Amino acid sequence: MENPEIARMLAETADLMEIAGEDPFRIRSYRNAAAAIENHPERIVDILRDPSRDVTAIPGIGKGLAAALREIAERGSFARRDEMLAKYPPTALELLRIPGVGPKTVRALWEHFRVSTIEDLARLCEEHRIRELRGMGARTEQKILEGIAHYRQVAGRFLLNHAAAVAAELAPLVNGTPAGSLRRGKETVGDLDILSTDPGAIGRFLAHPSVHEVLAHGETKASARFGAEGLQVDVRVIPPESFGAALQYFTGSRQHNVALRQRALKMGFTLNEYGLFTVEGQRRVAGDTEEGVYEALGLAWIPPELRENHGEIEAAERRALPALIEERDIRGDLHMHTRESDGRATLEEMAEAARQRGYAYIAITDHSKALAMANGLDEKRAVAFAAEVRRFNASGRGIEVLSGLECDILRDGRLDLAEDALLELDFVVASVHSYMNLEPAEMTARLLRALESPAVKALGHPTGRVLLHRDAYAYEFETVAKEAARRGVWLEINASPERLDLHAALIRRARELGCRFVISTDAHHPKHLANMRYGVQMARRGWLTASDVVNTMEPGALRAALRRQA
Ligand code: DGT
Ligand code: CA
Ligand code: CA
Ligand code: ZN
Repeated sequence: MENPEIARMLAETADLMEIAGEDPFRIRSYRNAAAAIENHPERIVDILRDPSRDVTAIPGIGKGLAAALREIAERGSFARRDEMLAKYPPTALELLRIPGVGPKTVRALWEHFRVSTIEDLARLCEEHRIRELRGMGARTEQKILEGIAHYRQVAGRFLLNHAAAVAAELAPLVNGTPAGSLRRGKETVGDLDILSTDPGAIGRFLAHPSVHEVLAHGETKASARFGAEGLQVDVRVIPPESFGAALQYFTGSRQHNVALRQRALKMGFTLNEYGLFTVEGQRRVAGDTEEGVYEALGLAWIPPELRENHGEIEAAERRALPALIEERDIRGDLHMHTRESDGRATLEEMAEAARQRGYAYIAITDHSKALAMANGLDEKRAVAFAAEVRRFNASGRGIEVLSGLECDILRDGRLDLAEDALLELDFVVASVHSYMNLEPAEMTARLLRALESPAVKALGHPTGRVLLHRDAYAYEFETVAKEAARRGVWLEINASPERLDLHAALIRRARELGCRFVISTDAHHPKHLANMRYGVQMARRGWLTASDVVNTMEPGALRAALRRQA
């Protein structure tokens, strides 16, 4: 069993204990253990198997948890979990994922109505029966129905990095190429599509130990679920002469394919996943490569990230597609955290990891004091940290560190720290982390006010969305983007797979309004620096070139740009 699966078992048990109203201290100990195991670099089952090792050496794992872990390794569950699952149906966990439905509500629903499914819950809301419960009324029913609608929209979709990790495991095994929404870099993925010309692909796919629940199985296609999370994977075996046409077809998007097929018909061709054929005589014109298919249709090859039928076909016809930014254009990363606030590594560790990626510079941007639970910095600590950064740079470690801060934008648009302290730092990214439900006009005014400060160089995760979890906060994006462009404040493209904020349409609009962008990982751990690729993919989906993105600049040019901003 892999660590994420064990972590999930512990976290779910904690959720069930919370529904049961058990001791918060014990619940927290399961959650902490789940977090520790999820990120542990070594397989827990390997440690358990080795008599010379002790799992309690891992922070967050005590004696009781060690016993539970041994039980999980032996029989795939543990007593506490079995006990909780006997008390509540496993579907109760799904109810918890509905926004606005907490553990207390789930318990009341189960005790009074024996509600265990989302369908049952929706029906009770529609029949106005939730108001029979104490403290609940028409507004609760309305809120729950909205939450269910949101949940249904996101249910069964996965974050891009999860799909990419599964693809990285399976594609080499089947000699395959990922297609579908993953190849287009869409921020969430419904299912993973892998194409291969290797006749042995299906057999090897189905024999993988994490593949279960086979949904379809034929000579040339198989669908199954992968891992504890259950992402659906479709593997297709394609004859080599059709590979390009199949790759084109299964990369999509559907809208792009529809437009392309219409174009083919106008030119006297039919286009399908087997190739491009003449209508008369069914002669094959193209199909072994994707480039060949586009070329035969009079088009430049279109990068997958652009294939949404948002003008890319017209641009390809005019040979006017932008030269999209690539990951190797990136010279540094300007948003990351250390142990100084809620990060997990030191300044030295983050800088060394960035140097190994080949970066010329980074900015350390820990949180400001309004985020008390993240141990955010006040003026004194921020200025002291800047001095530490200067000492680090003087010691010559092969990478330049900018002293920075992710400064909270307070409810009224003021910044969390005094301006004179902020102006001592090299780079301040201003972000909203609180009061996200303001009226749109109030939120717009709040952001505009934050942009007024000469210390602010960038607006962090500008819409606040958390994928599959929380929508963007509402405000007039155009107004704010125009003002950011006028003041030379950069818009962040946050590369964290949970955020990917801004999204493609807003990036494109902001660029039209004159904005420039900074792609940042918001790393809280050295390994998160690798998330840069997802941010670059979002930028590509927004049609950006390297010159639209400031962290493609050489250090000297970046320094000069920061001085001009002030
Ligand atoms: P997903 O899986 O929901 O994240 O999104 P996709 O784009 O990966 O969609 P999926 O897996 O249903 O299909 C993969 C691609 O195959 C899709 O982008 C376009 C193509 N495709 C699938 N079904 C159709 C169809 O009925 N018509 C057309 N034109 N293309 C289709
Ligand atoms: Ca798909
Ligand atoms: Ca599919
Ligand atoms: Zn943030």
